[in-house]
Amino acid sequence: MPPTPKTKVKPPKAEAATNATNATNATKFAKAEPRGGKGDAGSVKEQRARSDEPKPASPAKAERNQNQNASAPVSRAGTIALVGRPNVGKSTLLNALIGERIAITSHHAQTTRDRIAGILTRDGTQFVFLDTPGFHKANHKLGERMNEVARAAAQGSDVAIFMTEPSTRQTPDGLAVNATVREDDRSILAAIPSGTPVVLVINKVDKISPKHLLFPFLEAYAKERDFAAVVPVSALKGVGFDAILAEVGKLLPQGDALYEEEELSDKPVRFFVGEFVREQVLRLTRQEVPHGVAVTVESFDESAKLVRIAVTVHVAKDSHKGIIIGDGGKMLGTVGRAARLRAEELLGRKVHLETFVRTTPGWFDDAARLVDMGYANDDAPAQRKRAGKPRMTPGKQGSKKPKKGPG
Ligand SMILES: Nc1nc2c(ncn2[C@@H]2O[C@H](COP(=O)(O)OP(=O)(O)OP(=O)(O)O)[C@@H](O)[C@H]2O)c(=O)[nH]1
Ligand SMILES: [Mg+2]
Repeated sequence: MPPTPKTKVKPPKAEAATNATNATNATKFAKAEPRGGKGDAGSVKEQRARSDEPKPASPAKAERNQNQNASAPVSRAGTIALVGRPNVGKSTLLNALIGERIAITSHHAQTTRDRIAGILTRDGTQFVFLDTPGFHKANHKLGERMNEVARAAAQGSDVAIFMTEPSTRQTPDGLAVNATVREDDRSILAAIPSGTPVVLVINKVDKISPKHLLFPFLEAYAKERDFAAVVPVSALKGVGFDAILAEVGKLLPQGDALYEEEELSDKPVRFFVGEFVREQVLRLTRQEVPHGVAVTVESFDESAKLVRIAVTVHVAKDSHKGIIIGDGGKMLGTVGRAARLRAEELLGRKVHLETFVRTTPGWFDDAARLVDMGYANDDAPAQRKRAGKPRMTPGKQGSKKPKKGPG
């Protein structure tokens, strides 16, 4: 065992300065290592198990643990793809259902770029929710790959949650809800195989008042397919979760757990750290800057008590580099601090996060660079069949094998 260094996490000011220096030297930086390429950061569960620091006691976590303690032996388990347009709230719902903020969210469309499993085991049922990128009209290779990832999840899951939100307009008489089905929603629904049970989830109902305004909208959508259930929810306000779990639980196949009961995701921790940095960029920058950003994790060293992580923020244009770094490194400092706090929350350990910025023109339309950055389309083969039903196994990036499954 290496000795535990006494290094403290840098105070915010020092961290900002470090980031700024690194950013300035960023062009000298060697070729970026693919996400998940070197080292093995392990799955979220592994990371948490190794941690000897107390875990943050958020209410969501307390509830999650309580549910797990109360859970009976697993007799039903399966995958549930969360599919829908960008920005309807798929990732917000995934986080809320599993009680941990693992999937990044933002008000920008096309926030999610990968398929991310969120695992919830309770009352004898294991739900493996698969967050997916929003289906959209792709303008570049990254967009095409995102759509492929979403399509593969929709086609390979035991159950699909098709998520949409009411589109509204203001009239002289107040708020009105459009009672027509959007064409893009229609084509997303068509991507779900006819044999897959689908639960229609209408999100963001907190925005609709009075509630009866929803009925014509619900009616119009309910006619589109023979849905197993229709559930209005508010992922943000915590409305409708029990109904989703009850309806989806009934549809999952009988069988053993696919993952250890306390497992949280199939993605390794380093994946989430990169995502947390990207999330802050999405939240703190505007216009085309956030869409041109990718984050790669260069190193992840957890051998000491303080976990040392270095990431590169790739931007599409030199002018964006200045925006991300900000005056005197202020923006990068803010991004790094917030991402570090999120990483510490997930790991339950102190983290030192170094952030570099690098211009990589056109990365999002370059197949080879996409693979380098970890955007290989490795999710489709990760679906497999058990007893004739499609099943999911974890992705490549240092993830654990599922507990049970076909050979
Ligand atoms: N008012 C309201 N806003 C919500 C609700 N759920 C999500 N949002 C907001 O909607 C925006 C998009 O949420 P995400 O969860 O990132 O949406 P997404 O479907 O995962 O989007 P993509 O990853 O781009 O496909 C965020 O600003 C959320 O805070 C809800 O129930 N009510
Ligand atoms: Mg999302």
